[in-house]
Amino acid sequence: MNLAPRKGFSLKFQRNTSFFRSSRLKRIGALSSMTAVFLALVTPGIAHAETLDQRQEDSQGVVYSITQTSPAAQTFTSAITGTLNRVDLYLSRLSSAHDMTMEIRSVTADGAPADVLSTYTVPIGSVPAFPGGWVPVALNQAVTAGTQYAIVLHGGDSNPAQWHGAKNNPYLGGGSWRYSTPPAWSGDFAQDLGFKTYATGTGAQTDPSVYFYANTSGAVFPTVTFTAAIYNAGPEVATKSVLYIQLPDTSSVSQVKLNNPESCTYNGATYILCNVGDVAAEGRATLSFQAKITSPGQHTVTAAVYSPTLDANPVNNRSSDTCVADITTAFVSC
Ligand SMILES: [Ca+2]
Ligand SMILES: [Ca+2]
Repeated sequence: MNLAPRKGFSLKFQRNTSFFRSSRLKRIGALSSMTAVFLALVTPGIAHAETLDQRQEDSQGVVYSITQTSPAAQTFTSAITGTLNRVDLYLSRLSSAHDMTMEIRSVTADGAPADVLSTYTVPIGSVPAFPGGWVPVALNQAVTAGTQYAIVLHGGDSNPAQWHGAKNNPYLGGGSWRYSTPPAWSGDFAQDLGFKTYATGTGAQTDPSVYFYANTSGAVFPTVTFTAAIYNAGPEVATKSVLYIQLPDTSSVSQVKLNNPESCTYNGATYILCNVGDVAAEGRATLSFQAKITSPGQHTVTAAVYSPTLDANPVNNRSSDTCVADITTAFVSC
């Protein structure tokens, strides 16, 4: 699924940024450069060089093999309008002996890698042997907050290097892509490769979080109501927020009924994805669904919230609850 912003959001953000830049330039013109630098450092909304922006740090679930003819990509949504200075990728080297190439690309309406915006060399000597590690790549690419980009990695020869990542959609601002024969990109929104982006510029400061809990109704074979309570501690609006709910599987949790069908989509199997939209500073949003527990044992459901803004605390963006069913599934406690 493409999480690129609606045009309205993008235009609004650029307008605000231009206004800010214009008023700042007028002030700087009347001040000494030292004073101007000081003001720039203390003005809210300014992010300094190498601010950690987007991240997906789990490298334990999937491995994509990369050669000269089979590149891979991870898309991300920038929270900063300014310059992308550095990208870290979680890589390992097998028998590959030639330097790799990394590109930053725009994406299509479907979120697939599109036009090349800039190209960088990744020295093969900087890629650790298996099990691998973080490889920093310095770069210089203009980015716009709320816009999705692709990090595309090509191998240097026919021997593979590997890009490590994780399942269960740990990053909600993009997904992974593979280039295969016949030449075409195929994406997997629910698998994300290991990456971190660092940028300089302006970006909204937020702290969206979610608390997820389950309640049962009925004494026997109860219906379970799962509720996600989202809160943005601010200080700015968490724009274009999305909620992702990971279900165990259809044999454990079934008969899903959405209470917010205008915002949420159930894929019929393992997840529910909701467009929450803008959550104001100190604002709340609540989304819920009902389901039956249809196999015995423990079943954990996890909710995650994401906004393409500078989130002060990503740790509180995920919350789980567990239901336990007896051997007949007649008695369920959550
Ligand atoms: Ca993803
Ligand atoms: Ca947060």
